[in-house]
Amino acid sequence: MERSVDIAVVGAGFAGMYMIRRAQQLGLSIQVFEAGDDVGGTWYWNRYPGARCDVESVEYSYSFDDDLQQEWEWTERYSAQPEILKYAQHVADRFELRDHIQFETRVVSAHFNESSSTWTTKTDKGDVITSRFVVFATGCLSSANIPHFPGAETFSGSTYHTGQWPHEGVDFSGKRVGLIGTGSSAVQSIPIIAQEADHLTVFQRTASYAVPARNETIDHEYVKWVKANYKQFRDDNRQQSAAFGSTTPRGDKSALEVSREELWSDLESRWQRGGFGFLSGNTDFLLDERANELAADFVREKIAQIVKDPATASALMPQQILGCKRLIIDTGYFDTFNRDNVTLVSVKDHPIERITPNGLVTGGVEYEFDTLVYATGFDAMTGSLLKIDIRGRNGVTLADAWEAGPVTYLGLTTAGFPNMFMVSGPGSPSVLTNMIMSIEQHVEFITDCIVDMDKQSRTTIETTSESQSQWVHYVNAVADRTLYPSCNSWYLGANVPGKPRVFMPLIGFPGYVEKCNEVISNDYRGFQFA
Ligand code: N01
Repeated sequence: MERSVDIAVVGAGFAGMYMIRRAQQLGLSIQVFEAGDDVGGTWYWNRYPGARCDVESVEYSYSFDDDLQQEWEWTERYSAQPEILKYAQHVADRFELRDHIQFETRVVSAHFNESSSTWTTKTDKGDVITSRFVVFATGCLSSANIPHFPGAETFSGSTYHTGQWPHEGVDFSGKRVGLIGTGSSAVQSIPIIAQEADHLTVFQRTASYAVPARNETIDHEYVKWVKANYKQFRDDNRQQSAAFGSTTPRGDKSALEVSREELWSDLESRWQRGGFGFLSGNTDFLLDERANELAADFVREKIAQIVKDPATASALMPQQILGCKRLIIDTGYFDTFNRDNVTLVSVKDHPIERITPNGLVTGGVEYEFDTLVYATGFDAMTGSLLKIDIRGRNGVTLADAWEAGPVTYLGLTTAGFPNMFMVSGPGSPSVLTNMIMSIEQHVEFITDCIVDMDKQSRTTIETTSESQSQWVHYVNAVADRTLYPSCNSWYLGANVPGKPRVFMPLIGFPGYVEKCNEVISNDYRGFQFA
């Protein structure tokens, strides 16, 4: 295909899909390329057993169309991957979004042409698209991280990564399974794989904090109330730091101000309620190490109560700051280690040495299995962008521009790359929020900006090095006021060897929106137009 459009978009997840809806409404021509054979992004790829959202269904959904949010019926408090994918497909059908998407097509390059102020985007299918704007809606967690273990290619059984799960599913019955990792994907999949497999060996480098989801059939009375108040409900959520959880009871005291008895009683009721509200009872769990240690102690006590074998319980007790890696919402995770067919192997002090035809070796011991699951996460926030040959002014590649780490203004743009936007790029609140709320805000910023430019006959928009340096400084200063940067998380890029360490997400959705609104009302302060 060779054609010219207003906007070329990479990715047909929730961000790419909303880009199309806005373009339709604003009369802008748009072409989206998507590597998968359908919409859904994260929820298209992450089909591993147990995959489920950790934000409640009535919140993790588009707010842009009231009829859509009134008509769609969720079945569970937290939706499982198949239902979210069905929702994405419903939205695509309802708004005829697929007309603008070319599936099974990977974008290989996007180059800015200075003479025409246009972008040329090329795909692995030979398409060449010229556009005024290019938008990367590539997702924050879409580039699988598979560590390079010596001998990996010699393994004789089947190998899977949770983020690239086969559509036909995997039958674990009668299999000995080895699973590497204990992050969110592992914590969700381990209980299900353990039920199916003959034996499951979990290789853990860092123990994780997990609190119960208490997932259940959706409460229809609650849904009725939400639907009757959806606008207010969304507005209230947008006032929350993470853009969700407005109905969660919140405390306004420091955890250090209340007695241990009072604190334990509140944490217990939050543990029973389930979900991220666990950390909402006190103001300083993510600000003060002493407060954090109290919540961490509570979780460790729970692990000791749940896991019967003391050595396994002790190995499962995390020691790092609670929440500096994303808190995990689980269903039966710790209890799974009481099963006779599950073994926990710590690879903390003895990193995995090599993969063999029959399993893997750590601490000089070979563990044998038939199937290997990598639950080893993602090259988050930058991985998918840097896989594409993106070139801005003077042919400078994005990889070169970001050699020392990603630099953006508002998490949406980067200097030297005119008319290029990222949806939920590094420096945006993205992964620390309800992603769909952030996506809607970003897409509206981008499309409103294009309309404003057209009204004023402006051809290009570009941020400056100064604006983006200030923004990166701001993002890091906000993070430094919290405990978030205190451990080796993927927020910092620390999970991928050699990746520059920069705290990537901005903490606080309302503050971010306020900054964006200020930028717009000051004629796009921090940007230059031509
Ligand atoms: O990935 P992770 P994930 N040797 O990076 C281990 C979102 N998500 O896919 O902690 C041994 O968290 C690694 O160990 P360590 C959510 O935002 C959401 O689970 O680096 N182990 C870790 O245990 C989440 O945060 C949901 O020491 C190695 C694991 O692999 C994000 O996606 C569900 C290793 C990777 O954990 C990523 O989660 C799922 C090595 N060489 C995901 N390399 C929801 O509920 C890595 N590991 C919505």
